[in-house]
Amino acid sequence: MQYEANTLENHWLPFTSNRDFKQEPRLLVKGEGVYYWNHKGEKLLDGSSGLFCVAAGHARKEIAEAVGRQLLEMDYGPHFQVAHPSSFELARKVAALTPDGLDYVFFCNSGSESVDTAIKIALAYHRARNDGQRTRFVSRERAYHGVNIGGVSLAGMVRNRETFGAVMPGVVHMRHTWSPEARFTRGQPEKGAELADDLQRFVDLYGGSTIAACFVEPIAGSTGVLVPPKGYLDRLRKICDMHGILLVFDEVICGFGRTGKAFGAQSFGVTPDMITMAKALTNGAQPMGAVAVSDKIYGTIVDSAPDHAVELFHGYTYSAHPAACAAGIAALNIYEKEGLFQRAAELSPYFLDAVYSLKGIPAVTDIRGYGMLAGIDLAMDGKPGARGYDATKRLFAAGLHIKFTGDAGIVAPPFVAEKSHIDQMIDILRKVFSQY
Ligand code: PXG
Repeated sequence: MQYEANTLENHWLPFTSNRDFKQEPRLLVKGEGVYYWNHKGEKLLDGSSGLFCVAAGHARKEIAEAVGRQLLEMDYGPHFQVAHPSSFELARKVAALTPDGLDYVFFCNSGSESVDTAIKIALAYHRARNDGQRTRFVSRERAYHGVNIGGVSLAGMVRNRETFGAVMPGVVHMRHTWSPEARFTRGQPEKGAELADDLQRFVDLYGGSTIAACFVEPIAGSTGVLVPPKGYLDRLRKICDMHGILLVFDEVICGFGRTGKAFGAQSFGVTPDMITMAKALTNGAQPMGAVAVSDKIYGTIVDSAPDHAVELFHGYTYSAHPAACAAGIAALNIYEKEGLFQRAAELSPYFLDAVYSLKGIPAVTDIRGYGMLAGIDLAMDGKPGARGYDATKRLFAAGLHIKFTGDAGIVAPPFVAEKSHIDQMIDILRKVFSQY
């Protein structure tokens, strides 16, 4: 199939160098298992599960059929004061996977919406407790929390912020947890738990009673996979508890088995007050996000409203869309039936061995990894991101899709990958990275 530059003109692609792309398009036209096919008919390995969504592999029939059936039976119904049964079933299934005590699920349509929803739930919770002066939020350098105004305010990645001015006020950032001494650490770095004391410093500066919530990704994904130092998340939990601050884990990437358990919260043994999720919730087959909240948060907000009153003035036209719920239920059924979280845990040592075998290539300056998620830093070439972009194109041409952010490649294969697929991915990475 030929695509001319002018036929591609009207779609303004997100997070893309549009002019460059339209001269030399990289179109994905088919997906199956761990493979994509491009418009030239060439087969590519999917080394990043699309964008960390497709845990069970592409084109799962069970999901496609469930969505098709649902659309023919009832395509759309609102969820304001009426509802569709599938959302309750999906909420129950999600609540069964989250840590004990996080049993209530609010649905939205993306990770970005889940983050902005969690910000609003935090504010509503404190207000319902007559503690409404808590309006500040603490986030972290190098964080990615989506692209809506709340998430951009929490963001710690400069290019995602600098165009958009001051955005939401009252957000402060802890230091990130990357350190040069920890280069090539596999799993959790030994040192760095004390970086959590940055939260205590904000308490000392602003007063703990002004802080609504602290948001962190258990593993900071998009910035290049920063695995939390041992004890770091526990320490954040402790400081939050001391000062009545809610702890929110953004598990849009970590959730649904990527860390070897259902959520990073379980892998790292720390229970937050809220978990944001999206991506693999539907195996990527339908847009959907969700926030799981503690029984205490749900109970406080709902019980504080007068009889017959709407308790939370928030929601989306497409909250809990029936087709997305059908996809979510089918995806979670696959994860359960095929034991895919367990498979991720079992495949992880092989995967990490393979990724860490790239150490020693001159252009590879750091590797970090945990579960089925790894970040590989390439030495900068002139300006930040130039080499990462060049590597994306070279890898694509060599038959491998890998998502780069700046000069960090993020490797996150579907959990259905065989060891031979991992070997092929690493061979391509080695070949391309050795060209630098
Ligand atoms: N939180 C986290 C932790 C994410 O990783 C979002 C929120 C936003 O999700 P939506 O569905 O609104 O995109 C994400 C999304 C990358 C990349 O380059 C990562 C994401 C999205 C796009 C690119 O690593 N993660």
